[in-house]
Amino acid sequence: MLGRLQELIAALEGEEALALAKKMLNSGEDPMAVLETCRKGVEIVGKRFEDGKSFIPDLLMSGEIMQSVSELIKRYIPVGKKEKKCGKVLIGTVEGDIHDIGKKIVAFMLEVNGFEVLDIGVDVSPELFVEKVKEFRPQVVGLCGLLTLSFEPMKNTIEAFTNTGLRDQIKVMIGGSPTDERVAKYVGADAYGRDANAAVNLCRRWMAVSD
Ligand code: B12
Repeated sequence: MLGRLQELIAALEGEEALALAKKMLNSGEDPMAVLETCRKGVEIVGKRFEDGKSFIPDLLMSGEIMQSVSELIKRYIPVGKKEKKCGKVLIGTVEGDIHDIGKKIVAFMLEVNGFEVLDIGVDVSPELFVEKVKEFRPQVVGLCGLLTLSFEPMKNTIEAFTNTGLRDQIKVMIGGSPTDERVAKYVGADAYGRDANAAVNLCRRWMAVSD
């Protein structure tokens, strides 16, 4: 059924995809496996766009489908004890980039795992990151970027943390489909997180939180 779900998402059959995802979740399928399958489906849409075989409306539609599926999936993820706060994480999509579906999933997963999360949105300038870090005082900052053009803004943001004396007080993780360990090194981040679970594990490690 996972294969069928991926096909439906890639074919932009939103209603059928949502119905199948619901059926799978109701029969006990792992929500994170359903999410990963959907992500692979939209990756196919992205690839078609890259190859000039589809256009912006398809990207938009895949984004809308992904958004609906992730809202559905959220309802199947057990929410942890709200009163137990493990630490603070500030997250945002860097300047020039408006992709936010994956970032919202990361923020949600951190919250259900007991972290206090401040999501400062998309197209966030280095100056705004600095201002919000000063206000919110997180232990971890997550930078999201889905464009290769986002690497420079990530680097600029981390440089802004250094220039304002904040860099030593925070750990910085980056994520988003074009990023990897090498990009993390290039932009000066402490780590790269492949997905929402990786983000949770990094924060747990950095804040010494046990299961
Ligand atoms: C949906 C989509 C859009 C939607 C976004 C809607 C929204 N609200 O986010 C819209 C239509 C607006 C859009 C616009 C554009 N897009 Co677009 N888009 C996509 C698409 C198809 C899916 C992205 C997505 O939501 N994936 C699903 C989520 C769940 O996955 P994810 O984001 O990767 O997140 C997971 C992990 O990466 C990780 N993660 C994410 N964030 C973070 C943060 C941290 C800190 C950590 C640790 C982990 C982490 O955890 C998440 C959960 O597992 C991708 C294809 C792709 N391969 O990514 C193209 C893609 C990213 N877009 C692309 C492009 C080119 C554009 C446009 C420039 C198109 C244009 N000509 O206008 C514009 C850019 C606008 C801008 N300035 O930002 C290219 C980027 C190419 C590149 N390498 O630079 C891609 C790769 C498509 C392609 N193959 O060509 N897009």
